[in-house]
Amino acid sequence: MLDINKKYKLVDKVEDEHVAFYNKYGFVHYQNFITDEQIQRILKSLNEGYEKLVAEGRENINGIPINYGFDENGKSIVHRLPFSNLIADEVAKLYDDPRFKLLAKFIPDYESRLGLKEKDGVVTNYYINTDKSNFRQMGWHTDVTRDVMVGKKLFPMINVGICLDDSNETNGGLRIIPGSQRQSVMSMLFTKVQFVNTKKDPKEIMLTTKAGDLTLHDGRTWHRVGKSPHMGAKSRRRVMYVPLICGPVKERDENGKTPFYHKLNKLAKLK
Ligand SMILES: O=C(O)CCC(=O)C(=O)O
Ligand SMILES: [Fe+2]
Repeated sequence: MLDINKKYKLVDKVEDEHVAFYNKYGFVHYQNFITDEQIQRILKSLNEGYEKLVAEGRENINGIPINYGFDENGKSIVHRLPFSNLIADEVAKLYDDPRFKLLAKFIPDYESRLGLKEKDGVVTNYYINTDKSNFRQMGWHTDVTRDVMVGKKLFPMINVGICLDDSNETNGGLRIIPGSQRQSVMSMLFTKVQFVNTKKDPKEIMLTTKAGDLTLHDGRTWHRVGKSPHMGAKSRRRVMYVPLICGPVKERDENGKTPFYHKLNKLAKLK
């Protein structure tokens, strides 16, 4: 029962089985959440955003740093764009989709909301291997650790991902330790050296996704993003995340200070 490779469709309802799967493994994979046409519109809107940010020399959005890089043709891109929804209209529009409201069923005990104006907003990650690239992978971590570091009470948190490229071992792929959301706070913080450890774990599984798929993972699960063995276009992997959060609302604006964990980024193993 509950085959770990099971993939679902999100039509008009989160089924009890989806919740049971999520509670057991700490993630869920919904196929074909958005169409190719939507993806193309979003990518175009993001690319226009990158160009504008590069031209302006913008360093952060609402205090969260922008991580710049270059694609396989030497063109400037953004490896990690926080608050993408404030930069690209098509990204903002996507989150008006009423199906996002259905996801509240995964956090039954609290009233939840998408963190469109909180934390880092919608984050678009753009991994690519080029000679100059400083964003090829992401070491092991748990997402809620950031909240622990800023001294916040821990509320349930789900990271909601939308794949803009197919994602698998060719271009890296998201690796999760299934069930690792059911652990003590100590092991959530200290099982691995966060962001520095990039080693394959025998218990990890890879989420093999197609562009347009939606994935959810519990903010307490251990996960990492693998490094593509290829260079250039073949290694490209773009994915957007927004957190589904609960607890006190804490919106960020232009006066937002850079949280200190972003200053620790230099230690993260991204290359
Ligand atoms: O790129 C991914 O699929 C995961 C990124 C991630 O874990 C994060 O940004 O916290
Ligand atoms: Fe993460």
